[in-house]
Amino acid sequence: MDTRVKPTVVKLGGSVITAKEKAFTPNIPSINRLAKEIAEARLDSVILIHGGGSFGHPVAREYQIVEGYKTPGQRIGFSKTRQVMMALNKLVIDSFIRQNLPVVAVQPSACTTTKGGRIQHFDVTAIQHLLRLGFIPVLYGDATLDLELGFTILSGDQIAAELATIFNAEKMVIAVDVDGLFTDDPKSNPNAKLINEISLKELNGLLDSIDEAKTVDVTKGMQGKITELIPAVERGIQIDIVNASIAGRLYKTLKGEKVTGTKITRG
Ligand code: IP8
Repeated sequence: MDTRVKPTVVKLGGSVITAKEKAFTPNIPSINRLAKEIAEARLDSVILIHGGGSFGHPVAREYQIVEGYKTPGQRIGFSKTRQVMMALNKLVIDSFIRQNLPVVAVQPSACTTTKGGRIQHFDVTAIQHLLRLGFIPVLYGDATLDLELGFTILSGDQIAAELATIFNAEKMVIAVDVDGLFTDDPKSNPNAKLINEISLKELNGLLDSIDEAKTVDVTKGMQGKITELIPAVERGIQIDIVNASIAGRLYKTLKGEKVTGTKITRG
């Protein structure tokens, strides 16, 4: 295995691998299709990360895990969050193995420590070794130990950006259930336009204007995502945001074909 091959970092959003509004409901047909699309793309090197969707988020919210340790009663919530994320991860792993993809789960909470929610330490020894041998390491958003907060939630987006930077990724593909980044919230503003390509400078301007406008949650969700991804773009790693609920979009993006979506470049 050529260790100089740059990996492609693929983040599968929780919204495409689970039924987001129904707690603990995986979207198995979607997971299977995405596994097939990734298999068919035949990439040389891949790091896969998935989100929490209707597995991690409801539990983390119920026990306020992201806010950190405040009461002993939260501990069972921390345990449950870890457990449901492992359950979702198992479903993803099972599906990818059925496609003959050599995936190996790497538990993020076992190799990361955060400080105030930001990754402070990431032991990537196992990931590096797996990549050298041609495996696909699979990580996920997780409940993790935090040097200031006791514990917190580490998002899959932060993990993706960090690994893309550490391993100097070829590019990052962010698979979500919307077409990409819009000039405004498309659900409340019918005039909102999809941004096909945006440079970091333009993006920072856009994020400032979103901040000022105090937009609704949907945009905030995308805004939060983008904020997590920016450090990787600053290092020159291109990001493609694509709607992976639509069959073929992820495959085409991985093959470098032009699809509807948003490309973020350093510019
Ligand atoms: O869905 C958070 O990861 P994300 C996962 O990538 C948990 O934001 C445990 C809520």
